[in-house]
Amino acid sequence: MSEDGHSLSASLSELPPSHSPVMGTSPILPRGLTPQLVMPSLTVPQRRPFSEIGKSLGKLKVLVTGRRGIGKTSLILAIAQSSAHIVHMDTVVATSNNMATDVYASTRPKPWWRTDLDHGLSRRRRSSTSDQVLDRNICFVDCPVYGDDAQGSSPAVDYVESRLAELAHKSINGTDLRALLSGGAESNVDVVLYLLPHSGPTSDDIRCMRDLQNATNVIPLLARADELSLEERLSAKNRTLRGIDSAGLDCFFFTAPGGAQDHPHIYAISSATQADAEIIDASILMSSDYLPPLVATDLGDLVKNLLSVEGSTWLRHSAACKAIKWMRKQRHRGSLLPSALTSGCDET
Ligand SMILES: Nc1nc2c(ncn2[C@@H]2O[C@H](COP(=O)(O)OP(=O)(O)OP(=O)(O)O)[C@@H](O)[C@H]2O)c(=O)[nH]1
Ligand SMILES: [Mg+2]
Repeated sequence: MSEDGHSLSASLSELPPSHSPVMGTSPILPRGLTPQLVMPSLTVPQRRPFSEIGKSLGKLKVLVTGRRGIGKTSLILAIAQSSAHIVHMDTVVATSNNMATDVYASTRPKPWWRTDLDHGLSRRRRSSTSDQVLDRNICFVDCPVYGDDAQGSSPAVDYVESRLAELAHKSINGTDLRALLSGGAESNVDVVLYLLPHSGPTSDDIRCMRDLQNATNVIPLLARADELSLEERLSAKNRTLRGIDSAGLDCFFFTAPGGAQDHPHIYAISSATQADAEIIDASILMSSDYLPPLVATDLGDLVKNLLSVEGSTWLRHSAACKAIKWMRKQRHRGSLLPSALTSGCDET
């Protein structure tokens, strides 16, 4: 657990194509010949190639929350490591204050027509390098669920609600209207990944999850699954599900009626890594690009659903429905002034 002000700084800005680093090449010289001039060489890290799914993904804002030291920052890094669709993530710096930190990642290039149209450039003047610009379409928010006092207001709930309130009060200018009309680049949170301890949700967790699920999608996760045996994982998952059920929470599950898995399912995840038995080459193991593999848990399944075209569209749609419900409720309570966005909420 890290209650101290540790600084976990990760450089995932150029995610390696695989777990193997870029190998440098050294020129082979004929015996007896020594080079007159040695040119310094620099190996530029390779970025993962764009995937077809990554290129098709839209905007997604994922807030990762849970109690202090449960593994929020590590989970964001583990998601970037385990998804082949994330080609870049800005540097993650762990802070120990109660503030939310936005971490941007990319799964796709910014198309030239968006770069040019956004800046009002004509087609003829478009930059030849615009296809190299990354679209930071994924935003992770690293945010503790409790402030200094677990009974007080929750930074995670405050973050989610403040984005919706901002949206509801906003006067729509050209940039906002374009974002709205062209498929959404709004700052609302599409999903909250709520990390829960092995003992299941506490009453404070239930209270915060209830507030969060009223404004967006909440996916409960069983954290640090590597610390449990398979049997213990199963009973911790059941305990968590029972806690959620008995509180009557409306959490989000990637389960479709009649699908292969049509009952609510808790993902037991872990960000812990393990030694890779297949790689014994010291030059690979020592490379700064090398990432040891993650312990096998449900994280792979979660990431596959979260960063799929259907999963992300489903989350955005469901978050939009929840946002409208939340705005309507706030307006009835008198906490939101009628605006262009909220005055029509009753009609949906
Ligand atoms: N065994 C195990 N350790 C983990 C896991 N995730 C994180 N840790 C460790 O737990 C400690 C805290 O992890 P962080 O990712 O910093 O947790 P956090 O929730 O971001 O912490 P705060 O920002 O201080 O609230 C670190 O030492 C991690 O290496 C996990 O899944 N399994
Ligand atoms: Mg952290």
